[in-house]
Amino acid sequence: MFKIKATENRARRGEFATIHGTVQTPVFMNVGTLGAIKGAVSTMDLKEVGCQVELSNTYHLHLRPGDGVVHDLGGLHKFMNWDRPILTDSGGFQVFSLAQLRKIKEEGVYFASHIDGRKIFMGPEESMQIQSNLASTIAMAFDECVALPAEYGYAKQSAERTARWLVRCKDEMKKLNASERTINKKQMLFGINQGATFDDLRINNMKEIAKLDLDGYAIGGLAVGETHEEMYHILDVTLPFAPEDKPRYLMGVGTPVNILEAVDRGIDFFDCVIASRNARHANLFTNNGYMNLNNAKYERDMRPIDENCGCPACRNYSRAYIRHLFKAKEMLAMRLCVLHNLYFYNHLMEDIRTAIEEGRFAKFKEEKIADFSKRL
Ligand code: PRF
Ligand code: ZN
Repeated sequence: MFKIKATENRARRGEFATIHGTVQTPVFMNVGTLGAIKGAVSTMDLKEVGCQVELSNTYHLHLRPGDGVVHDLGGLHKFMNWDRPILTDSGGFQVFSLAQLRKIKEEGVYFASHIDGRKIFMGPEESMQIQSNLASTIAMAFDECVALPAEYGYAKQSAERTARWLVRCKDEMKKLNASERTINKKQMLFGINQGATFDDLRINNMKEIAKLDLDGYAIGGLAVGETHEEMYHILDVTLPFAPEDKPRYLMGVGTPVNILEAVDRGIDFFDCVIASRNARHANLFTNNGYMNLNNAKYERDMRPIDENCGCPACRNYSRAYIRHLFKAKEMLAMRLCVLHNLYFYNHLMEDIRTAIEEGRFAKFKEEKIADFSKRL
């Protein structure tokens, strides 16, 4: 159940109720592909940095440790010791970005594992079965994310196939949720809009999938090489055809500026590896701009990363110390920086929610974009 509590122009402040608790939106989901956030960050840490939803991947967990194992151990929540919502991505995107020797057919995708070359088949039914075994809160539909720039004919064919796959996902999930062996019988399904950078393909696809009355709607196939302006344009033309009363998720996006622009266009859910990945390379997001802690100018800087940040790294350690940890290749360096960036993202979302509630999001957005565009 999605309840919109406040709006400001197209921006929405909502609450999404799930069996694992209510999600306050707009929300940033913290990416833990293999059931762990990279950088030695535990699920206990995730609570401390304000994470509401953890995101894991069907493709990775199917290969290792195997979704059958996770099912037999009681599902991903129990396995990871995480009691808040989990969203699993369907494998669609990862099969296309990681696997080798892919062959796409109407029935699904044949590919070789990026770990050991093992031959695997995944179609809509298999993806739903794996996600049901993982027992995530929200399952994503199995889709094809077309590489950009895409040829019109191929993008059309692919978006239409993804829409047919979505109907099969919905049917399979209905069966699975009714099965005795299923751990989460209330698993939700989000459909994914595709259509590359073509307005008509995006709009037709959204109109089609909106009829299916799903729990939420994602925009896939963006942030894969197009310009930011093209991405915002696709949101502008496509979102008017997404159901108003369902959450909208922009997959794999993005920078703090991208998030502000997408919230302004009506997006409610986000996820992106850059928060944690950049942190592992000493690239930090702060309220005063972007910084790289490897820079020599921080050698004797005893200030925290961000004076206005309440994260465990900023409350306890200096730039100089964390920089030293990076130089010495101590694992603690990455861990502290990942905690900082995740805290930064999760609290940015909280500030966005408050700004929408108080009807001052437009001003907030402009100020934040100016701040975030600086380099420290
Ligand atoms: N499809 C799926 N997962 C995704 C994407 C997609 O298109 C993207 C694109 N940015 C990120 N993650 N299933
Ligand atoms: Zn911090």
